[in-house]
Amino acid sequence: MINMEIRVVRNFFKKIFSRLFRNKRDIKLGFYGPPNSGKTSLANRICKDFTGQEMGSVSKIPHETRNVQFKEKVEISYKEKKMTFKMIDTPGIATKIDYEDFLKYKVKKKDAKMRAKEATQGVIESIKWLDDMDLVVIVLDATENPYNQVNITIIGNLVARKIPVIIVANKIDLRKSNIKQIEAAFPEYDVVGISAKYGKNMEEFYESIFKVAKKV
Ligand SMILES: Nc1nc2c(ncn2[C@@H]2O[C@H](COP(=O)(O)OP(=O)(O)OP(=O)(O)O)[C@@H](O)[C@H]2O)c(=O)[nH]1
Ligand SMILES: [Mg+2]
Repeated sequence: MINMEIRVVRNFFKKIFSRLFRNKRDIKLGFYGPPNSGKTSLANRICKDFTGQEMGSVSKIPHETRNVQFKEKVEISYKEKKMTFKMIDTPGIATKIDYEDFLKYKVKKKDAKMRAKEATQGVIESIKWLDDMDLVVIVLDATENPYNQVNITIIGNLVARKIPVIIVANKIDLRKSNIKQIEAAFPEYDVVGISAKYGKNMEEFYESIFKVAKKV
């Protein structure tokens, strides 16, 4: 109980301080979502656009990112405006991680078991960092059903912590993609349809980042 009170007080002061020094620090921009939705692809595209470097490796095998990755001082410009972000790419959050799911990608049993173990640790790490974000981009695969435990849990957590959220419907280049279904699942949010892989509709994405980041 006391611990919780200390935490509340500490968070309160943290928020006041960060507001006071808002102009001096980077806005912490987190990329969250289920595995394989394109978080790293999107983070890479932004980094490549503005720094020339990439953030992390991308793979069709889920749970490619198994450690939280940071990139500081990424200055994004949109129209005449500029803002500096600390980008945080996170491991995909899942409720069930089974090593056998990796075997169909021709991963060896020993490596699959290790991948599952690291992926589980990665989920814990992602959730641990959630509290630290100023702004979160939820990246969803627009070809998948958005009504699931993971998405609802992440968004619920962010709402409870009053962290602003942008929902990205990724992979709109694929015929199966369905932005409308994502909009219907989360009607109180702006949903931006993009293709991180092919760089489609990135202008609208940057516009919504700036719109929300201004209020952080
Ligand atoms: N068609 C299409 N494929 C995409 C797009 N964005 C990402 N992908 C593919 O989706 C797969 C997963 O991409 P990642 O960027 O590694 O996804 P992630 O969300 O970081 O995945 P984890 O790190 O495992 O959580 C890769 O095969 C990407 O090439 C997109 O816009 N269109
Ligand atoms: Mg990744």
